[in-house]
Amino acid sequence: MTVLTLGEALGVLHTGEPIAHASHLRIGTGGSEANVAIGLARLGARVAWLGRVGDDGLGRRIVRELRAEGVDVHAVLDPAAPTGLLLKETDPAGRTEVVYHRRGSAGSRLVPDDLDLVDAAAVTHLHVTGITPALSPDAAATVGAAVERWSPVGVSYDVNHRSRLWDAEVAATVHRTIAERVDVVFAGLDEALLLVPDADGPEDAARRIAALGPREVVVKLGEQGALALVDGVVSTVEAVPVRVVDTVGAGDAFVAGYLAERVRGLPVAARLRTAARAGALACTHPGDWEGLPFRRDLDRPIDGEPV
Ligand code: CKP
Ligand code: MG
Repeated sequence: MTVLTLGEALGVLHTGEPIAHASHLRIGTGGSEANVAIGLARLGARVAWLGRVGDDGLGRRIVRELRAEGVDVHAVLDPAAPTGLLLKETDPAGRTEVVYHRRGSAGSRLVPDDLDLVDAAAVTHLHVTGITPALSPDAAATVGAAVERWSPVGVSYDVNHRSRLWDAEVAATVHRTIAERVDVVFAGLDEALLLVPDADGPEDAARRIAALGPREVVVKLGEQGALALVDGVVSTVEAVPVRVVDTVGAGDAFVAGYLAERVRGLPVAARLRTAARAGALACTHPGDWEGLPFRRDLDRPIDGEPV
């Protein structure tokens, strides 16, 4: 019973100020699928992550941190390319800005043969994102091959559109093609509208995406909570208000919370509750995944909230 996720994990350097004037950087790690893997492990799921990192200090740090968090790691330490990097700075208005240094990185060199690192029969659910197909043709082919290999057991796809990595029109076609072949799609409203531009609001967007194929569509609405359409039935959850330190990683936390309850067979309301709490908690920490909750954290009041 293992959830498999694959993609690029990166080194993360962050400051609480504009990088042009910062004198110190804090070092961490990130990468959407790795964040989801840690979130799932913390919530008690058995989870594996597959990817390439450089044969360098950042790569070894990523592998060590994922293992320390209870994730089963299937990594290629690629001697031919470095681990990618993400710089997170805070602009003068307090907004987090992300800059990538990842072109040609080890993580982008994922190839379909890498999937053989995993015992295919042990996988009970595959989770992939729209970041990986943007990295290289080989990485895109790997996502396609993984979706094909594990569609009999179940696949989820977080659109996670990254406008810095590729053109929106090219991306929209790829996102739609993958969405047609999976069971669960996660998207923010803007991302949903990339797939179904004529949609009128979150529920209509979810219905139109479901018409492409997936039985389950979850639209993440940030401070407005989220909406899930499962077998034609709509459920919603409100966001949990928190003092936001950094929203990067909140979407992944939400996905981890939702999937953790889904693989346990819990109903939609429970999946959404855990998702919303995990998303909120992730916002309270400057790192991409460090704020992710353990199961015991889910029933504690967040920021003085009455529970
Ligand atoms: O959608 P989220 O803010 O939850 O995703 C954050 C991650 O993989 C972050 O860790 C970063 O490394 C990335 O998304 C990315 O490639 O942008
Ligand atoms: Mg996201």
